[in-house]
Amino acid sequence: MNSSNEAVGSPTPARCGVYGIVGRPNVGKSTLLNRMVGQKISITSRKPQTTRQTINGIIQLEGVQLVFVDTPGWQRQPQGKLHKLMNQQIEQAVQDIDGILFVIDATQWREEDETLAAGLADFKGARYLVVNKVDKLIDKERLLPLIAELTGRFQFDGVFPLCALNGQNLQPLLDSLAAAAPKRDYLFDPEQITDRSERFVVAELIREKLARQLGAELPYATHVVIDVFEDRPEITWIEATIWVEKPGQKAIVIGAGGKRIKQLGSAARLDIEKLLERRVFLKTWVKVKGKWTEDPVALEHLGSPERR
Ligand SMILES: Nc1nc2c(ncn2[C@@H]2O[C@H](COP(=O)(O)OP(=O)(O)OP(=O)(O)O)[C@@H](O)[C@H]2O)c(=O)[nH]1
Ligand SMILES: [Mg+2]
Repeated sequence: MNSSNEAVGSPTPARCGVYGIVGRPNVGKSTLLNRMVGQKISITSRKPQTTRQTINGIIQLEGVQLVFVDTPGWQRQPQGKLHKLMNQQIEQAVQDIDGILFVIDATQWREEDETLAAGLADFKGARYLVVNKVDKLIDKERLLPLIAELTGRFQFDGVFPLCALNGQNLQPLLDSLAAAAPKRDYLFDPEQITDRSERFVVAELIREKLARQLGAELPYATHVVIDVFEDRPEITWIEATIWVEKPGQKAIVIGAGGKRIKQLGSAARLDIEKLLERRVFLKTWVKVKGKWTEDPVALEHLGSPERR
């Protein structure tokens, strides 16, 4: 008989840590999330302000669940309702979390980084500095002085130089977070990789192709709504509408002879097939809906079908 309080064979209590991924636009937050989860669930592009809404990525390790909240890039002077909403989402995301991954670009420290870093002083949880894009540093010797300077001026519980794009040096970050995760029941089913629905991620994957393939301003004027999402015996049947603000934008998205929309559609379909692990039929329409970025009702949906 075992007289101690710990029953033989009783499972070790679960641990679960929740971490917000925060930083200015374009530093690689979503790339980091995808790399950690091992699947593209959050869209990325070379253009700033790609992420519009928070999305959770979940990693299940032995006895530990790590939950990451990817957030839109923080903007110092948000212009317009959409961008204000994006900043608000960051504020919401950093409530009730155990730690913040403050992501910066190793090659560029900007004023927004400075303001964000100073703002972290008020945060009660752990603060981790992620120095991303170290592969882009031509002079690698600059890394140590940069870290020394930042850790001299701001307090961090850990500093992780890494490359989110190829996953180099990611393991030390994961190990530290797993070791620090508090005892708590899992928040998500261990099989789950995100809190968002398949419909949401599919709409985002289509929006990613718009962000990647269209000129500078246009992606900001588009949003995507999934109209039909049906699992049929051999195929998943998806119909989506790409909403734009002006007829001229519609013409650009469609392209001469429908060439661009065709390219966008087939690139999106390949990513969707990878996500769903099924064959996909994807049909897209392009429609004009005035200035939706200033319309509170449209913003509430933000192209996310589960909130319609
Ligand atoms: N060279 C290099 N590029 C990277 C790395 N991580 C991300 N990128 C690139 O940086 C760009 C921005 O990446 P995102 O992950 O979309 O950045 P983000 O911080 O989520 O951007 P927003 O959602 O707009 O705030 C993309 O072109 C990525 O491929 C990295 O480690 N090295
Ligand atoms: Mg992003």
